[in-house]
Amino acid sequence: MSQGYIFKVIFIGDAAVGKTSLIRKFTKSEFSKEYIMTLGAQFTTHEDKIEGANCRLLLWDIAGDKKLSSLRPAFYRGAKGAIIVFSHASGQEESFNNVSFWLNDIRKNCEKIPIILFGNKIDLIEDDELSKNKGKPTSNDNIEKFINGNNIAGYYKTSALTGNGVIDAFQTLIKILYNEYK
Ligand code: G3D
Ligand code: MG
Repeated sequence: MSQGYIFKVIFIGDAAVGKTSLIRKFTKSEFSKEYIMTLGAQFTTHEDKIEGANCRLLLWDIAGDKKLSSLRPAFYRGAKGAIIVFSHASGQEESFNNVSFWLNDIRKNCEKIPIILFGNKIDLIEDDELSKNKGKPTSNDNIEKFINGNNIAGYYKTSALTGNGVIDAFQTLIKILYNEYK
C-alpha cells in the first residue's frame, strides 16, 4: 500500500538572498502557487517519490523582509522543516550574520525541526575564496564549525541562476523528513 506524506517547509533569510528564485528553480513552478495575502506569504507545492512513497512539500516563502512581523508565528506553525538562505554575493555579507537571528526565530517558534542552510549565489564568487580564505566568515571551514555548533542538518552551496547544488540541497531535506516520519 502506498502512503503519502505532506511536509510544510519554510524558507527564511534576509530579503533578496534568492529564496523565491530557489523555489522557482527547484519546482520549475510546475505546481500550484497560493498567495496568502494576510501573511504576505506564498506556498508552492512540489511532489516527489521516495522509496515509492509520495511526499508532497509545501514550500512556504515569505515576501519581503518580515523580521518585525507579528504574523510570523502563523508562518512557522506546523512547519516540519526549515531552510535558511543567505547570499555569498559581495555586498550581502550581512545575510550570513543574520542566519543566527533566523535560527533563533525558528527555535522559538517551532518544535525541534530539521534545518538546512543554503549559501546561495555561489555563481558570483570563486570557490577558491571559500576554501583558501579561512578567515572569511563564510569560508567552508567556518560554516562547517557553525553548522556543527548549531545543530544544523546540512549546508549546501547553491545557485538559483545556474541551478548548481539546488536539487541536492532540496533532496537532502526531503530524505531527512521522510526518514523521520515514515
Ligand atoms: P528573495 O526571495 O530572497 O527576496 P529573490 O530573493 O529570489 O527575489 O532574488 C533576489 C535577486 O537575486 C533577484 O535579482 C534574483 O534574480 C537574484 N538571484 C537569486 N538567486 C541568485 C543566484 O543564485 N545567483 C545570482 N547571480 N542571482 C540570484 P533581481 O535583479 O531580479 O532583483
Ligand atoms: Mg522572495
